[in-house]
Amino acid sequence: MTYMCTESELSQGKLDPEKLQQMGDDFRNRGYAVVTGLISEESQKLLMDSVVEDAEQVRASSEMTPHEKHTGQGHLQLGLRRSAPYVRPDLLANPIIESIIAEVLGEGAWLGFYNGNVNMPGSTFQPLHFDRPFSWRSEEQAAEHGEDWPPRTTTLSCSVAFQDITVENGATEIYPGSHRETEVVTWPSGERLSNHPELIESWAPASRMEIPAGGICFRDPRMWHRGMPNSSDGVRPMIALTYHAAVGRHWRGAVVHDMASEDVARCNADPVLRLMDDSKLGDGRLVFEESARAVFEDNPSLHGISRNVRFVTKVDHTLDAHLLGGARVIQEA
Ligand SMILES: O=C(O)CCC(=O)C(=O)O
Repeated sequence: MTYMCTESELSQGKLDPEKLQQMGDDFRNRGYAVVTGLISEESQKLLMDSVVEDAEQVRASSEMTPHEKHTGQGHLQLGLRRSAPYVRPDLLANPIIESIIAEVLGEGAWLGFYNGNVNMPGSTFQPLHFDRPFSWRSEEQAAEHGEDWPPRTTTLSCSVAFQDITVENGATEIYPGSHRETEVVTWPSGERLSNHPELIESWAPASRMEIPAGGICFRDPRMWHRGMPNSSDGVRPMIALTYHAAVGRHWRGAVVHDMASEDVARCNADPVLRLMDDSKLGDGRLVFEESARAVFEDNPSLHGISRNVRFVTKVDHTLDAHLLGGARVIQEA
């Protein structure tokens, strides 16, 4: 089901409560819900042009990117520009987006990832996959923590369209409802869905994640999906903004079950701290340039969402898009 955000909801910074509830229920049942009318035409054009320019620069090299080698030719994970005017309030400080995040992930959710899924003309099929594991790995563990089974998601991805995303230009294939399939928790890490054709069949038919320009698909990253061939002659950007529930203590948003109680206390006292890959605590914020500061500070969150950002003098957004901070810091403040 597609929900429309009206002009009046946009100016008040909140959706009609009944619509928000319905949209949340739809998201929980089916694994996704599309909301239209969220991003201005000005932001759509500015970001569309910048992403196409950056993608063409990546393509100037004949080398496949690491993400392509891992997932499928023509599917880029592109770092996004982190300075004014490219950092847009209607994307990174949008009260409607944040009200939906608060509805699904609860108070204290935080932004953990800001990146671009770019599907190039002539791309191939990706293997069917899911982006996140379950945060509670068994019915017993979920019960111990007072969670239902199947458990709720602790991560939500916003897939943002700057032009109509259609079957022709490679709308993502999805298996609605598959985020509730608990058999995956019994699999060894890295196990491929393609080894389980009967299970896939049980969640068929697949659908396509078509998103009108200016709209966002709010997606449970556990839902099975894959990038599809882009048979148009244009680049298809789809921006990913990923938020995590407060319970996610790892800098990538994972729930850490065996965290030392003194580390939990330090995280509670200082919200920039997250667990790093080396199991120590560190600064887990995303980096942006000083020129983007006003976008965040002039638009404080109305819904208790942490933007989780820090500001530096210079970054290179084309490097380290998957690492801590989301871009390489060239010069600290
Ligand atoms: O760009 C898309 O349509 C999906 C991409 C995706 O799922 C991925 O790169 O992991």
